[in-house]
Amino acid sequence: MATPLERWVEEQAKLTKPDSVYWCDGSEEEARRLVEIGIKEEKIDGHSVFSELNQKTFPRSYYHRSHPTDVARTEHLTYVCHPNQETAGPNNNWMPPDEAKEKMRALSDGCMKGKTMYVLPYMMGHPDSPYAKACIQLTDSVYVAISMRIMTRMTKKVTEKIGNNKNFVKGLHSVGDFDPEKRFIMHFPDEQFVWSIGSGYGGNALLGKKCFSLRLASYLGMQEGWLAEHMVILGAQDPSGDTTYIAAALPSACGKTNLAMMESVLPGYKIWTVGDDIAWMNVGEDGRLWAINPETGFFGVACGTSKKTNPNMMKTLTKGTFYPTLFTNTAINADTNEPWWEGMNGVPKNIIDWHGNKWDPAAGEKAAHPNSRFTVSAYQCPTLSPLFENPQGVPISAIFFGSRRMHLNPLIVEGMNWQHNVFLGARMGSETTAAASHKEGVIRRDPMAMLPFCGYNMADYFKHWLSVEKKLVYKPRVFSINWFRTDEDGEYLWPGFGHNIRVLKWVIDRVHGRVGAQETPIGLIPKIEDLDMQGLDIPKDNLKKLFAIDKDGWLREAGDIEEFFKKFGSRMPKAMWDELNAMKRKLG
Ligand code: GTP
Ligand code: SPV
Ligand code: MN
Repeated sequence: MATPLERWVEEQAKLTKPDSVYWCDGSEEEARRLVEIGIKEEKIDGHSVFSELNQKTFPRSYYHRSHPTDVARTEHLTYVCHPNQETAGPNNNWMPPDEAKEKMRALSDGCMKGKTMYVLPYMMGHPDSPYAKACIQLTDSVYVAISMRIMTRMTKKVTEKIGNNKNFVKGLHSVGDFDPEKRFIMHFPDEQFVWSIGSGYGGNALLGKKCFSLRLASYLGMQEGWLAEHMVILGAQDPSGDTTYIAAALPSACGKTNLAMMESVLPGYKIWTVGDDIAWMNVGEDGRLWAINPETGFFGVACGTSKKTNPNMMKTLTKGTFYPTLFTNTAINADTNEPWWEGMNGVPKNIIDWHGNKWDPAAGEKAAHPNSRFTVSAYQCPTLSPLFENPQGVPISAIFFGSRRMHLNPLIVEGMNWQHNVFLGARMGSETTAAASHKEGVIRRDPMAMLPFCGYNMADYFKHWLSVEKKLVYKPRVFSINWFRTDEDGEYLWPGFGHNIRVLKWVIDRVHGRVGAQETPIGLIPKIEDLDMQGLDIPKDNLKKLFAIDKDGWLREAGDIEEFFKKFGSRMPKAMWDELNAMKRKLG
């Protein structure tokens, strides 16, 4: 008798009509074969899109060019289809589940004709973790199949694990004909099901990532009492040898990957990488907050990555092991056949841009797409935490909520109590980036960096965050951070990257009760003399500016936050209004 899984795959094949169905086993041999098929057969608009890069300097690396309209997440085409619109909330696009399915059925009918349907069995989380989830994704894109093998634990064993169970996480994905008019990413939380068509781009197509691990999982977490967050997880080892674990939420393209593998400029400090994008956090029996990274790879922003800014990522990208490494929509150095992007190193003479044309720097266009990315295995990361595979995860002592703000937000601010901590996340606003297809550099509210990823009503999400307090015996300290404040000339006031350890050092000292802080109307800030500035030569004035509190600016910000809160009507927890009003009062 067929298992529920086999029956489900068969049903989807009946609708999408592939020429063949192939069940992936996750072996190394299969990885090589998929890459070969990609190079030979994967075409977009009739053009080959996969090619081998310089295997000496970038071993096991391959280039991939996407459809030119398919370069970022498309938030306006992403829907969360709860039976009831209120459950989805004003933060999500919504459609009734039946209507959404009808629409998707029409678009998917025969969409895999002439192609192979790949069945991808994968785990989010270590198979021994009590928090791990068994998942299946179907896709007609070799690029997506290879990417999922890098980003998740893909093995045959997952099929056995699912066995006769019908409650596995389901994803149905087809690139369709890449038509942006026929592109949708639909979520059905009650069925643990994501249905995506028309895009091969990361967050739209690797359904274990944002779609499952954040949108569906955040809703599951609310029902089951845990948190699925858009957060880095890192261990910061100090000179005593102790490691303090930190989880940090920052919006897309605002510094998570760089923070997760930072190379400290302070002697005696070392960062251990647990995850760079997603954290699932549970309160353990010991009353501490434990975090796992459900992924096994990094889908990272290429532009700006260099030996100077992120040497550990450059080492990761050039390591070359069992797993292939993919570069998508970067440029290529035509003389060396190496990937290249703005901010990597000097500008080579002959560059092929992300469209595949010879690049003319004088034309004023970037050679690499600003959201060009690499997909690389975490197992190649030289700073991978020894606890990466720990089924229980790591115990979190501090949480960051970070924004990208040229003005207003200080380098670091600490929350005063749990309710204020939640407000620190809820009041977040950040400048938009190229990670999603919208205008860049516009400030929008982005609570906890979860606006595009919270799979249910955000008012309920705040309530959920508030409710976690009573389960915690050891509460993490919570901070808001901003590496991106600029001066009058638009220059960054803070050197960032490896220098961010100076801020982490203060955080570690706060966690261990070794240092004080001073109160302001928006929270606690360090006394300037407590920040370790050894070996850093920046104007003394910069530090003052980094912590300056512009009261009028914050009052305007309060107005913006109020507008946002109002959208949630009576569902918004009173505690958040109390905090907003208290902040306004303190600002005078
Ligand atoms: P997603 O993968 O979209 O979630 O992005 P992310 O949050 O992981 O951001 P990432 O670390 O890839 O950084 C995004 C951009 O910000 C890159 O161009 C980085 O070079 C830049 N960036 C990261 N950290 C810093 C920093 O401390 N200071 C400055 N000035 N720029 C930074
Ligand atoms: C982000 O946009 O936050 C990313 C890339 O990490 S994606 O996986 O496409 O969402
Ligand atoms: Mn991200």
